[in-house]
Amino acid sequence: MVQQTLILIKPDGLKKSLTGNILSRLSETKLEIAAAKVVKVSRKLAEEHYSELKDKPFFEDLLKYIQGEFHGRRKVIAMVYHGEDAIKKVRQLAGATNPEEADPTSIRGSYGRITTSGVYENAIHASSSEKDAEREIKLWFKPEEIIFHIYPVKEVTRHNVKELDWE
Ligand code: DAT
Ligand code: MG
Repeated sequence: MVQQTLILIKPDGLKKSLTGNILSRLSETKLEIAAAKVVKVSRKLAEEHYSELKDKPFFEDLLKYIQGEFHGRRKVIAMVYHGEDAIKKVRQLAGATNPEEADPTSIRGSYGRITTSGVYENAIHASSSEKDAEREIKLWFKPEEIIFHIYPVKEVTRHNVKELDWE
């Protein structure tokens, strides 16, 4: 099944100069990059991205982490990967959520850590289901930023400028 998945290289991955290594590992999947950009993560975007975890005790730290507050740089690299079984392939390569439990050959197993205050610094985000992938991709990207449109789009007129938006 052709799928798309949202991948984020999180602030610890950027701080540790892991972008090249992570992209090399991702290229093992033979999936295609359908979109990529550097994003300054607002609190609103962080809250929406992690909305399902809002009742967890670690939610506030998670927001700080993804906004780069623990790594002195307010940015992440956001990408959409496209291809056969993209979600499962990237999740497998990323490894388990808890970096101490992740397979040591996975990205999180290789590069992640749990800080003494309990933050899971696991270097990468990868969508975990088709439903999550669609929600996350639409949250992080505009249709025109993505090469392949697997979700329907519509044309809208804003301030007399025509552009695509999610239907
Ligand atoms: P995943 O990122 O593998 O999809 P998730 O969606 O359950 O995992 O959680 C999102 C992020 O929240 C995860 O990457 C790290 C953090 N997190 C999850 N469980 C945690 C915990 N028990 N303690 C601290 N951080 C946690
Ligand atoms: Mg998740």
